[in-house]
Amino acid sequence: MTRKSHILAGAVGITIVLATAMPAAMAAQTVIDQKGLKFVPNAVTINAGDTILFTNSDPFTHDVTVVGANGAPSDKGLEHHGESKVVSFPDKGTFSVICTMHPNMKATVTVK
Ligand SMILES: [Cu+2]
Repeated sequence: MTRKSHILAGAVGITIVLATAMPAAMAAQTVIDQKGLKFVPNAVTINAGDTILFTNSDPFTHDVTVVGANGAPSDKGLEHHGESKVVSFPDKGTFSVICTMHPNMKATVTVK
């Protein structure tokens, strides 16, 4: 191998590493807490592919259910005090997040 081909091989290797690392680096995570029988904050805007980390600071159990524009609920399960749950939002649209145990708890997630 000549010196020139060594340099070329190194450059190709770096390109591949960057290309595979980028999607994960670009996805962001937003935190929504469940506190005082409310989602805090109760409205967020994220990018498609981002995730939301739901936490529960209340001393009792909540639920995380995501309702899409078509009205179909997707129950992400119960969340006991101190637990957290990561929910990904791969599709664009406006989603409602509700707690089925406390009907007044509602948040809006706009995915652009
Ligand atoms: Cu609740």
